[in-house]
This record gives sequence, structure tokens and C-alpha cells, in this order.
Amino acid sequence: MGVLTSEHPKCMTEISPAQTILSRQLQQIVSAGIYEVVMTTGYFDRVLIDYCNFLHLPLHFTFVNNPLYDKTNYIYSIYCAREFLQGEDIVLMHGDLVFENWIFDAVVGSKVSCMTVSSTQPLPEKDFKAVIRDGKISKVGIEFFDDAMAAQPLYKLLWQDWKVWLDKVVGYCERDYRKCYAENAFNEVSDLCNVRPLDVKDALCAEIDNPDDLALVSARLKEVSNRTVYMCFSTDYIHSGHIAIIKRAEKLGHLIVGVLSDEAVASYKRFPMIPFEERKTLFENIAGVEKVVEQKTLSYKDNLLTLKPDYVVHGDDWKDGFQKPIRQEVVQVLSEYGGKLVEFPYSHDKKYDDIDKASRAQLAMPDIRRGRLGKLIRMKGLVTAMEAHSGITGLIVEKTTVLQDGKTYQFDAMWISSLCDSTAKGKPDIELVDMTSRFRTIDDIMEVTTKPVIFDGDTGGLTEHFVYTVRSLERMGVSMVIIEDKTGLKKNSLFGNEVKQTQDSIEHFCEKIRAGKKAQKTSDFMICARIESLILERGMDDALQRAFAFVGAGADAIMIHSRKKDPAEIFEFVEKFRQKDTATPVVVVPTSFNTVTEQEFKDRGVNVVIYANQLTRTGFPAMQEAARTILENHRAKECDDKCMSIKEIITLIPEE
Ligand code: SPV
Ligand code: MG
Repeated sequence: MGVLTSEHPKCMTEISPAQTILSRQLQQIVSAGIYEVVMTTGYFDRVLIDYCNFLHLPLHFTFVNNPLYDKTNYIYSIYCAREFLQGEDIVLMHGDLVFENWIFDAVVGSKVSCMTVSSTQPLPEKDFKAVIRDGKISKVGIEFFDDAMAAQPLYKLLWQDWKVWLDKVVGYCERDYRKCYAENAFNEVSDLCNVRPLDVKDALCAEIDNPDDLALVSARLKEVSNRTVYMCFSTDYIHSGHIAIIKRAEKLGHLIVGVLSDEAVASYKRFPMIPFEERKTLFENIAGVEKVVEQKTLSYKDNLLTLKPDYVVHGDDWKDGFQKPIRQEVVQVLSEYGGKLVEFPYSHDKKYDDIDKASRAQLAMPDIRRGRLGKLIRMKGLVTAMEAHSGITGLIVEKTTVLQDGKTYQFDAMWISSLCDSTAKGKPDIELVDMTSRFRTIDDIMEVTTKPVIFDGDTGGLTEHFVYTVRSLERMGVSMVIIEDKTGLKKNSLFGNEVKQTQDSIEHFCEKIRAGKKAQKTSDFMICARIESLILERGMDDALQRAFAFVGAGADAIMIHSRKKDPAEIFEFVEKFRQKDTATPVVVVPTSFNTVTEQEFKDRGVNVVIYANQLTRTGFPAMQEAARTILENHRAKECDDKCMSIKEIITLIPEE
């Protein structure tokens, strides 16, 4: 190394403005959680010891001087240090080796003894090569070219293997064979050891023997240390499993963490307990995370194309299941610009499952569930609610997920329809099913789900009764009650004027709204006023007049209903309402005008779309069909392929 080593040993050679070979190695040792370091020294012994101490690393050093350093090879240094190398697994490496962080971690983490080799690099003329037989390292030296791979003296050695090698080293040195490599001793006993090749392929793992090597390694190192790594998190709590994967990821380069937006989290798994900004701060404060960005969709594509990270790191759990297409897209995008996907084994830890369960349980708690509908409306602009009338239909609404174009879709909320609740009980939708019974349905659903609930409160009943209903619903964690401006014997709106129905007066209904708002105890419970003017053909002006009056009385939202297939009157209402009121959420129930897409409703200013009865209307015909099939065949066999498997039922219904 000439002038570079005129004042210090080779390992103290600078390889970057902030690192020497040794300081880099020691830092890697610290990061791997190793504490004990045995260092053999030769010339500039004192300089080396002072340097190690000056670095102030959390390491315990044992320095062993080889007094014959100028006359022997490192086999003798090992011999001198033998008493400190007993009874434990070791990592053995030369002081002039420079390697990437992940390589060191792979070596340290190896469950078997191993040596780093490269299957892709050309065999070096003068440096170590390893002969591999039956998957084991059988010879190491500079003279082997057949069945050999380029090899670097970086080893993990389990004690059982190291003991065999060390005994041989001792044997060599005591017979005065001190000028050869330690590997010469190994070659004699390699059959008794199980040292496996660890293939680093083209990664940086090189010795520095001369200024040319130094220039080459420094340039590679610059490239390696400019690498960026991308990971995405949707979590709102951080546990040791996350920290462990972050620690591994940051070894690959500058770590950029993508934090999934609230909207993406809500559509992908569950409503985030902590909003995006706070989750972002959480990650910004984790050591090793250099930058945090928002990831707006489950798809990584946009962020990958912007950031072009060298690596994407993920657990290997996304190879199957609904994240599989997301992974495929990542692989595709990375391949376009030469990035690499690194997957670490995902460990299912009961402890983490329990934390997740506890957070889900939190979401089901009344105080946390209640306010979430309003938050979702503010966050997404438009939310969807699907009808549920029992625990099992609640679970279907809770769990059904569709992945489309890199996005996941779920219903945001549940609608407890008077029509479906009554139908499930075999009763007509005329406010015959009493509130106690309706509450029972809410309870059944809430017990097994976490999504916000919108309750169909029919007319709300007598004002004197409605105030009690409001408090009960609030207490249960319902987010919104919708009451319709009808009075007397209520019939389902889809009958329109085919049956006799009476619309309430504006004054009386406003009074009911006011009483309800006054009665409620929390600020996040919503009362939505439903306008029946279009159903009862009282005209657009009446509908709008009512809408503004009800908002004036304190209604938190307006539902406009229609039984026409043509959405024109709904669109007209929304347009005219929005001319004067841009804030109050508008709710629609597109049972008849069902060709309109959610996006179009959103564009026109609608905030809540309720699919009011589709589970009931699809479920019961299937049951009728099953009953008929069995009657016709006088046995159940023909019904089999119409049935859900027991396994599917078990999957749908979680066991505590
Ligand atoms: C319900 O689902 O019970 C409703 C909506 O009130 S509708 O049936 O369209 O009137
Ligand atoms: Mg109803």
C-alpha cells in the first residue's frame, strides 16, 4: 500500500471521507449487536489500539499482539489469540475487507458455518478461491481454479466447526508451520467441518491490497452508500417487529418510508387510530429512517416512479393473498428501471396479532366508532354504506374487500334499514318492529364489527320518544340516525303514492330535529333529515324548502329520496341545494336510480351513498331456491353446490 500505510496499519486506510476500513467494519459489528472483539495486531500496534479507543464504540476489545508479525502469517496471529477464541461461535474476518452491510448481517445471521463467495465474479489470479463440493467449502487458497469460486475471508464459524479448525491451527503453529494461511490448516480438516458458501454474487465484498483496489472499492462504496431503499407502512402503532425490519432495510441504503394515507388505510384494512400526520411524525422519529413521504394508494407505482429507489423492502407475506397483485406491480416497476425487491421472512407473532386485535377492539368501542362516519366523510368526500340486518350480514359488510387497479375497496359504513330489519323478522316495514327490537339488531351487528353505523329511524316516532332514541343510539355508538318527514302510519317510501302516506309539516319536523339535537350528549352524533317530497310528488321547491328549513333546525345532513329510475330529480335537487349550502352532507339511496356511479354522485356533491337492501334482496331468493330444491329432490344433495362451504363460514366468523 506504500505511502498510504506508512504511518498506520492497512486497516486504518480511508475508504471514504468519513470512514476507514476498520471504522466501517467496527460500525457493522456494532450494528449486528456484537460486543466482543478480538483483534490481532502487528506493526503500529499502539496506533491501532489508540484508534479503536478513540472511536468510542460500544465494543469490548481484546488486543493480541503477534510479536512475530513480520515473520509469520495470520495463522500465527490466530494461534496467539487462541485462548480468547474458545467455546463460542465466531465471525472471522480479515482487516482489509470491505463489504456491504447486508452481507455482514447475512453472515452473522447464518445458522450454519459459512464463508462468503461469489458465483458471478471472475476467479481472481492471486486472491482466495474456494472449492465447493457437495454444497460445502472443501478447500480455500489461491492455487485452486477447478470447481472454485472467488472467495473472501469473511466467515461465520459455529463452535463445533471452529474448534476443529482451531485445533489444526494450533497443531500447525506448534510444528512451526507459521508462514502459511490459516486456510491451509482448514483444508486438512474441511471434511470434518460443515462450512457452507454464502453467495454474495456481484455485491461489494473485496479486499484492499493495493492503491488500485482502494480506488475501485472507494468508487463502489460511493455507489453503495448512495443507494436508496423504500418501504411502506400502514400501521398506526410501531412494535419491535417493525423496528427489526427497518433496521435490516436501512442496512441496504438511505431509507425512505412511505406512510399510507388515511384514505388508503381506511379502504385497505381499518380506519387508522392515528391520523396521517401523526403516523408520519412517528416514522420521522425512528433512527435509520431518513425521509418520510405519503403513499396515497396501496399501489407503490407512483412513489416508485418518483423516487426510483434501488430497493423495495417488504415482508414475504404478500406473495399470496390480496396483496399479491400489488407485489406483482412492484416487481414489474422495479424491473423497468433496475431496482430490486428484497423480502424478509414474515414472522407471525401472536404478540403482534394481539396488538392488532386490541386496536380493532378499540375501533368497535362506542366513543371511537361514533365519530368515525363524520371523519370519513371529511376525509373521502363520499362514503358508501351497505345494508346489514344481522351479525352475519354485518360481517359481510365489514370484511368484503375488492382489489381493483391497485386500490382496495370496502364499504365505509353499515346501514340498518327498517325495511331489511323488518323483513328479517318477517314483518312489514310500518314501524311495527319496536325500538327495543331494532336496538337488538344494532347490538348484534356492533358486537362483531367495527365500521360506523347509520340507523334508519323511520319517522323518529313521537318527539317525546325520539329524544330517548337519540340518547340510546349515541350510547351504543351509532354515528347517524336518519329520520323521514312523515307522520302517522309510515309505509315504505318505495310504494310512493300507491299507499296512503302523510308528510309531516315543516314546523313539526323541525321541532323534532331541534329536540333530538338538544337531547344528544356527544358532539359527533349526527341527525340526518330525510325529505320525502319527491317520493310523494310534492315537487322540487317543496323538497328544497324543507332541506333548508331542516338544516336551519340543526340537521347535520340531508337525505333526498326518489323512487324514479331516472336520477334527474335527484341531480336537480343536489345542484340546487349545493348552490346555497356547500357544507351539509347529502345522502342518497340509489335503489331505483341505480345506474349512477359513486364517482358521479361525488362529482355532483353527494356525500353518502347507501345501498339500502341488496343483501336482503339477494340472500332471501337464494334461501327460497335452496328450500325448493330440497323439496323437489326429497334430499339435500342437489343443494350442495349452492351452499357455502363450512370452511368459508368459519373464515367469515372470527373466533376469539
Ligand atoms: C330502508 O331501507 O328501510 C329505507 C330506504 O328506508 S327505502 O326502503 O328506500 O325507503
Ligand atoms: Mg326505512
